[in-house]
Amino acid sequence: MKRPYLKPREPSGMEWWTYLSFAAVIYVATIVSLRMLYPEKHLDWSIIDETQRTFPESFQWGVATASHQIEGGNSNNWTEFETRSNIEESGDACDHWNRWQEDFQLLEELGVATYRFSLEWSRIEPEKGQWNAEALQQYSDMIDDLCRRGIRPMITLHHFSHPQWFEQREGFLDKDNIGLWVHYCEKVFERYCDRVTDWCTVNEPEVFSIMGYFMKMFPPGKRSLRSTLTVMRNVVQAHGIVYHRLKQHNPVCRIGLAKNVTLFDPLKRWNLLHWTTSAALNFVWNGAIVRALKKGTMFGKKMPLVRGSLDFIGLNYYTHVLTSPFLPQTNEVNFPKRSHETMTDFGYPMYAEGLERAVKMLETLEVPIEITENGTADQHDTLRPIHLQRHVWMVSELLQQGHDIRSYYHWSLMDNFEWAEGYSLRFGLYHVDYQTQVRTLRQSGSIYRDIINEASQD
Ligand code: GCO
Repeated sequence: MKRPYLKPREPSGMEWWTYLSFAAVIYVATIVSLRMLYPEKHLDWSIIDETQRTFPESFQWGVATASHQIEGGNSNNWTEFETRSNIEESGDACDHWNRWQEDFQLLEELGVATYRFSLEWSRIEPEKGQWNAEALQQYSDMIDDLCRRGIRPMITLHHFSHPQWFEQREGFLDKDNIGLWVHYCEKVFERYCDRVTDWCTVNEPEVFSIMGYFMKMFPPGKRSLRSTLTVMRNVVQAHGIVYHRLKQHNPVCRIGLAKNVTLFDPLKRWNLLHWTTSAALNFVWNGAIVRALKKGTMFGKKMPLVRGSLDFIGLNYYTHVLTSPFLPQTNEVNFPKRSHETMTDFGYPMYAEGLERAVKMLETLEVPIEITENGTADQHDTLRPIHLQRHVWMVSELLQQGHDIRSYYHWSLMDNFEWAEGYSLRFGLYHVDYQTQVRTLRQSGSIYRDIINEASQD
């Protein structure tokens, strides 16, 4: 008996081409829609006058630093990591712990209205439950001094460094440790919240978890996707808990976190694989945290305390990364750039235009934006002047478009310990001679001083 239905039909050459053409049309349509939906804006800077800018009187100009990067003489998770990995040791850093008064004089010379800095937990609580009265007093004196100078302090409670005893218990990898950090936060908040209204709970949860638990560049120097996601979730959860606790103590204070927004753009805008990589990276780096703050869920777990736990959102903006499936696995970073872009000393391009997308991403959180970091590594100060002017111009444009940006903090006041890159990268408005600890204002520093001055006369 004939069973014709068992015999597979041979596709004709014609049908094969039909399928292929159909796939090609879908591919092209997808790429065209992606390119239209997600444009990568580049301005012709040769026709822009960056000095044409206006700012509202209430706009706050500042600079930012972090304890481990400037204080010197620390003993924490970083110092432990520095001794066992192949990176420079932080050592005396800028010796800021002893020279803070001189450094605050520099703030005054720049004319900033606000200063973002972090408290070093390992100084304040060197052993679990032991509080260092002298360190607490010195930070208190520093706050008083800033207030006397008319400079508003903004404190960061966790900027990548924490005590070694906390690390030995696996830090934020173990959610049972969150309470230890919350307790510390309450202690310092109670002590300083009468004089400090602006608080950043954590700095860059995504950088902290991805660099430390996936890229091996930050302590503890591990590579595990699972741990990375756990730490990110625990840090964001910890932020949510701290937000509510601190608000109970003092509802007037403004509390937020500093989010690093790195834009991931496909290297080849016709390559779907590049688009897929950039979408995946954008989700892990940016989307997951923004979503957690908006909806109270992260990687499938409910975190109701996190939802809406912000009075402002801090934006740390530096660059965009052009992605392909071949991602760097080490800190030998030299990312690709568009042909017209200028490379910074860090190995990523200057891309001031991206500030617009970064602001639009964070304003979905429906709270004011504070630009808590922006700047560039530039040893010879040849790029920083234009880098600064372009970014400040972008801020002015965004303000005119009606975006709610309240402040701009330049990273950084002075050259300092740039984490895995050690002292090789110089981010300062002031140059630091690490042998003599002499600080010298760079040209970009005086440009910033003029920008502040001119804005306050508008
Ligand atoms: C970070 C930090 C700063 C850096 C700065 C320059 O983004 O890693 O918040 O501590 O020093 O961003 O890279």
